[in-house]
Amino acid sequence: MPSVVISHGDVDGITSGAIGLLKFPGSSFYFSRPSQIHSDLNRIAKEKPDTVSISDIAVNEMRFDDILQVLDRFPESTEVYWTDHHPLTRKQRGKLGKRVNLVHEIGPCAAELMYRRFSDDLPEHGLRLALYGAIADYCDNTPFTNQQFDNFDKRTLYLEGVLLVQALQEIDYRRESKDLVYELTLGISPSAMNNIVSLAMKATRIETEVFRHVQTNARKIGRIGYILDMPISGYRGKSAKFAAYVTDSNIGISAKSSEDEVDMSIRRRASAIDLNKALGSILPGLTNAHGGGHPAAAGATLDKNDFPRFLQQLAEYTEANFRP
Ligand SMILES: [Mn+2]
Repeated sequence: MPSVVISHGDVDGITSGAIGLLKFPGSSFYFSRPSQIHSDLNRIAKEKPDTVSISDIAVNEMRFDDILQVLDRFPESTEVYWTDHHPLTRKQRGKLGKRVNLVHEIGPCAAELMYRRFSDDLPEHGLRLALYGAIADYCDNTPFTNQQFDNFDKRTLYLEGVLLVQALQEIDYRRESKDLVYELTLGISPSAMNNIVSLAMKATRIETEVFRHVQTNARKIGRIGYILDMPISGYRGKSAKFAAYVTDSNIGISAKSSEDEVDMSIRRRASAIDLNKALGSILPGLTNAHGGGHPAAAGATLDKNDFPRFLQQLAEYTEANFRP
């Protein structure tokens, strides 16, 4: 097996993954996520690839030792590149950095880090992919992005980047997103992809309905506004933001329950509270719970029965740690 590129399913994941494919042409591409990266790597290690590039995958505290173990299973000859912008403790950084070629920085998106890391070997459109990732992840105010926006008309870059953001709400992230990754490596602009443009418009119309739904159905506990089980799938980050706004709260949650689990996106509003830290302090106290992310945007999965308790604990944590 020549090489493997692994990335996350959101726009920063897709663009950083496409940059990975440009650097390592002919690689197999896989989507992964923090809760399953250890098992995906375990499967890939058996195929003894030459190189593995992992981007935009957060290191899940509860899976960290599993990840280290599985990295030790790769043959000496495999070069593993890990590029990420999610929080890592100093200790995690050290241990991970011993096993992989690590580029880790807080602030820029993963696509920017991938671009800067491999820019010597990338075609011109690699840069645009990096800027779409930055726009999508709200990481569009770094020294690098500011310098690059100044070289083009940044309004056009935003149109292209946001077409991807909107269309992705309506795309099945395993099937069609993979095609999108390959199309982006070819240098096709989002505006030139007919399906992407129409999906983006559809998603934008649906987003208006999502806002109305959240406006009538969101509930509030302490400083948290939340919406549970919206009648449509996707739009989780957006509806979490809306839930905070319409309830005049500092944290917004959009949660979806299945038979025995509840899975949620969490965003903050008018607050500097660190959501990743908040989850790090609450989730270890709940069985089967996992999650994390960035200070301003995070996600979690837990037992359905624990959801009320989780909301209560997060409300108390927010009250105790609130910073405007
Ligand atoms: Mn990202």
